[in-house]
Amino acid sequence: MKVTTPITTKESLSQEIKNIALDLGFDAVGITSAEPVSDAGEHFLKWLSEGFAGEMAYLQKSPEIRFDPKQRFPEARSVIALALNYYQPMPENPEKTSKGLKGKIARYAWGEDYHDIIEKKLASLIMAIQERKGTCWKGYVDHGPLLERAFAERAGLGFIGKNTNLITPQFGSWVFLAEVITDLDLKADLPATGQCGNCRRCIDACPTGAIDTPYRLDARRCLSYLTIENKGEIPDNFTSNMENWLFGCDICQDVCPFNGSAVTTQEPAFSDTRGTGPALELNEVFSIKDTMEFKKRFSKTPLLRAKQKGLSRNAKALLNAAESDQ
Ligand code: B12
Ligand code: SF4
Ligand code: SF4
Repeated sequence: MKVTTPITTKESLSQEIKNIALDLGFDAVGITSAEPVSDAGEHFLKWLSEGFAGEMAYLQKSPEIRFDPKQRFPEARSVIALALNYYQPMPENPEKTSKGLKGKIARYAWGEDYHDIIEKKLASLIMAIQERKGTCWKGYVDHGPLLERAFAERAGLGFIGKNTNLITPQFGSWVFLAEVITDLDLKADLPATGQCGNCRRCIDACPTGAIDTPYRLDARRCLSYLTIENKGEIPDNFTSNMENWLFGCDICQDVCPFNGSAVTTQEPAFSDTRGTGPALELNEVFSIKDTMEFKKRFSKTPLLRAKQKGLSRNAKALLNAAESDQ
């Protein structure tokens, strides 16, 4: 009588799911158990208690479920960690035109909003897993309560650098992360082993000193936080150090040696022609009359997150900085 060993089934099912994810357009996929990422969790709790999250109150809500998904889903066995490359090269001199001063947009936001694109892919992956008798509780991308980088690292997708980004061997840190949590007992991959070594380029290049020690980011000083998540004014001590970033910031990724050989994304929706691209005229931001017009102009793009108030606050800060430089 032919006997199929459970280990073969587990391996082949894991490989089958990985192939489906790659066919859906994800660029890398790894698997880890649903056990807590305890070391990262400890760091995360300390980070919160020291106030580094600023006003991001959602991170404080039941923080333990971010590193221990079984607290929400006791039957969970595996976390499928996914990455999608969003890199595209920078056109030359995008900030300056004959028309006027432009502010820079972080690369992740040049095209359409990644949440929408990735959620569709996650829904298809979840359906495929359900067809294979797996229960899936959640498909996460960004706003779900999970420490995405820590699970991605343990699933072997890449290592966490001193700038706190997850760095993959193929695409550097220019990847979005997403996860599916399932009750299927899948074959876990080995954790990633890369490291930064003696490099500290990101720490030295950060214009606001936000990476206050390696692997620890003070969000309150980070231009990405100050221009996107922050609801109040940008404190005066940072406005002269914004280096013309209107929405987000890429400096600690641009200087990273692991990002030197990045490859262009295969996802058409991330193309700069599908969104605002790498820079936006400040005058255009000032000319937007109201929320309706703002929503129409930036429809489907990540810039909606800053709201009209936030984007025009950023544009004013850049204009003031440019004027005081003259
Ligand atoms: C809050 C948040 C922010 C905040 C805070 C960022 C931060 N570093 O904490 C702000 C607004 C500043 C931000 C900025 C950006 N973000 Co953001 N953000 C998030 C979010 C929603 C939560 C992150 C979080 O929990 N932070 C708390 C810290 C403590 O946790 P952590 O960053 O995961 O760090 C862990 C490791 O550092 C780990 N660790 C590992 N090794 C070691 C070693 C030592 C010694 C120590 C102490 C710790 C440690 O411990 C930590 C806890 O697990 C995630 C999505 C998610 N649900 O995870 C996206 C996410 C991290 N962001 C993302 C992106 C793309 C960005 C930006 C690049 C956008 C931009 N260009 O402007 C910047 C990058 C800035 C930077 N250098 O981190 C991607 C990152 C992809 C990647 N390759 O890493 C994510 C995963 C969203 C996604 N689904 O793709 N972000
Ligand atoms: S995103 Fe910009 S401000 Fe934030 S840590 Fe990186 S270099 Fe510093
Ligand atoms: S710039 Fe250097 S220190 Fe910073 S994440 Fe990249 S390799 Fe690590």
